[in-house]
Amino acid sequence: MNHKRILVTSALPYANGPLHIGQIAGAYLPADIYVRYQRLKGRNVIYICGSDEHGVPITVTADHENITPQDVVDRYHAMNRSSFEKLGIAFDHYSRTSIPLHHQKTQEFFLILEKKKDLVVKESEQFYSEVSHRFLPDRYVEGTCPFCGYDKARGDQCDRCGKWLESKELIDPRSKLDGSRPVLKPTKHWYLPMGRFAKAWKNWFDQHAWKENVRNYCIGWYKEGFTDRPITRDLHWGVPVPHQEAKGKVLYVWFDAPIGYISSTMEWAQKQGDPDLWKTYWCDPETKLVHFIGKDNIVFHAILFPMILMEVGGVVLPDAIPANEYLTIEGRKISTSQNYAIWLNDYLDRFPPDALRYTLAANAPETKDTDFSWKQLQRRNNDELADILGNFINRTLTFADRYFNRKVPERRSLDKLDNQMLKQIVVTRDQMGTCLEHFEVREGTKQLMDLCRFANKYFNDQAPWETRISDPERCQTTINICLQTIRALSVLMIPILPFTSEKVQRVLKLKDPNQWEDVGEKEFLSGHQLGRPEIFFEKIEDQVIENEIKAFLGMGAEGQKDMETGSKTISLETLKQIDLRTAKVLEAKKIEGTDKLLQLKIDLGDTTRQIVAGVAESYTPDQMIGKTLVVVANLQPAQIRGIESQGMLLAVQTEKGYTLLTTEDPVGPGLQVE
Ligand code: B3M
Ligand code: ZN
Repeated sequence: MNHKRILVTSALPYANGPLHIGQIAGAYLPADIYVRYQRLKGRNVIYICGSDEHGVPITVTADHENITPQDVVDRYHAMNRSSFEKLGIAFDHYSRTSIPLHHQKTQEFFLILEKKKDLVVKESEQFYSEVSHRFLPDRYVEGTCPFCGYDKARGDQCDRCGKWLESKELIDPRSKLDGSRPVLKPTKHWYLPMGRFAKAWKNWFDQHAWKENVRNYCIGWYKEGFTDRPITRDLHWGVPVPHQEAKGKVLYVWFDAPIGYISSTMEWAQKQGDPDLWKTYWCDPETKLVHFIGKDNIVFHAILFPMILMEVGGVVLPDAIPANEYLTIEGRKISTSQNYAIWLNDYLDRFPPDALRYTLAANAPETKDTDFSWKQLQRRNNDELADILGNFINRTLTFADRYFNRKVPERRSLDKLDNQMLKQIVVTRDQMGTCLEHFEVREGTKQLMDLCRFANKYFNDQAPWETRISDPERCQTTINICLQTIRALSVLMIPILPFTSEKVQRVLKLKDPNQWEDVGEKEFLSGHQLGRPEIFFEKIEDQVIENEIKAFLGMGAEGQKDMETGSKTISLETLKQIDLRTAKVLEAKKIEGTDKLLQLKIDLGDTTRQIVAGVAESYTPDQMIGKTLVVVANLQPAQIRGIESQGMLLAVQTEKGYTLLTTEDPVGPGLQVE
């Protein structure tokens, strides 16, 4: 079908940490390249995304840092939005799922399904922690995957085999909150009886040509049979289940998050001053809907969400789901919990965005996992961007500067090589276009660089430095054609190297709107005035890369897991960085409005400090006063309930609550723990 417009989405990243380059390679860069290409083709396209601000990943981070989920999402929404911008990921709109509009739309979907009797309410047993007195949905439980045996499978999904799990299926489950073995407790939940919709889903699914990984994964699932899946959770953070009797229950994050694509489009439409404009995209079958995701999200985008959309009705279903495989780094799988990742904000503080875009595009994990290494970044930047693309542009502009007063020389009669060069521009435009149209970013990127190789060869073969003396007309023609080639490159590179393109076009003084079809067709008139040549790619020095590798692998080596304890090993240097000291409690009081928190004044020997400790359920203020504790003295201060905490005491959590770490013999305050 010929579509009238294209609606592109990238997975909404959880706002619970910084983005890493694996996510970029999977779901954002390929989408951005596709969208930029479609814009150049003059197609009606919008690119929609936003932060996923619900779900257990967020509350786990909040619990961990002793801050509210809202604090967590505010911090990372702002950070990630800004990193995306610096990398040139050009969303039309980047929303967030905690906004009221999203809550309304999600609840509306739930109520439609309920009204159609598409939901089943069941009492079932869910994990509950008797230590923390709360239910443990999804990632609050870890255990061994019943399918592949991975011992750190999360309650909702196994990171190794990608299976969508229910926590009850885990072998040897344990609470992430307190390490206890959870017990089963009855609770009421709403289920989506997926088996009921299996036939309709299959009919729809069979009508499309899906990427192989998507098809295999979904058909495998379909053959196993779809079961009832709960779409509500016992949690306080999320979209509330719209029912009086559902207090303390929210909708499952994978129910609400994909609806975020719709609510984000609605917010975009409002900002355009045309609140109904979202319907043009979501409700008209002539829209092509494309979801860019990583492979761990396939089941939700290819099965769950389409089922929900089908049942709600009146909205389009995805036409393409170009799910990518994983990016490994220096040969190992990225692990955010082990800090084995290259964080995007960190990268962008030190290196240019286009070098990363190019490296990830040239090496995109389209059909299999691919590896990123610092050396590869250096090689792609130095040997390809600088020495091939940059060199061609630079030698041409320098020549035009030196011998033609920075004016495009006249084109005289064409020889065979000239014609080949001109033809190659058009061939590349069309082949690269076909690749980008079909989500083949790697091959498209290769075509771009091959054109630069071709152009360098053309320059060498024509030897304008010789013809300048021997045959000036030939020389003029050569430089004219090289400049036309740069003009073409400056458009062809937009999807992959937008920042470089902008710089090149500034030097070319090219002001026409950029259009893919103009490449090789619209050319400079002779006499067009150019700007001064610039260096477009700085080389990355060996030393810089060596330092990155050292820092990175140092971190990785430290991050190795100790097989016995299951925790990460750290070096002695890292250990020495933690300043553990004895401290005496001088004052203690409960923090109003909390059950768990005490505010303490402690004597650290040469100074006194204020700390906030979560032990109020185990110790009264009076019991604390006079005790000698072990504290982390050099912890960065944090605001907890508006009170500054300047350290952390050490305690052990047991089934009965906390017990404090202290010394066997009475000692004074401020002593180093060794
Ligand atoms: N936040 C998972 C992820 O970041 C999830 C995607 C939601 S897409 C609707 O991988
Ligand atoms: Zn598994």
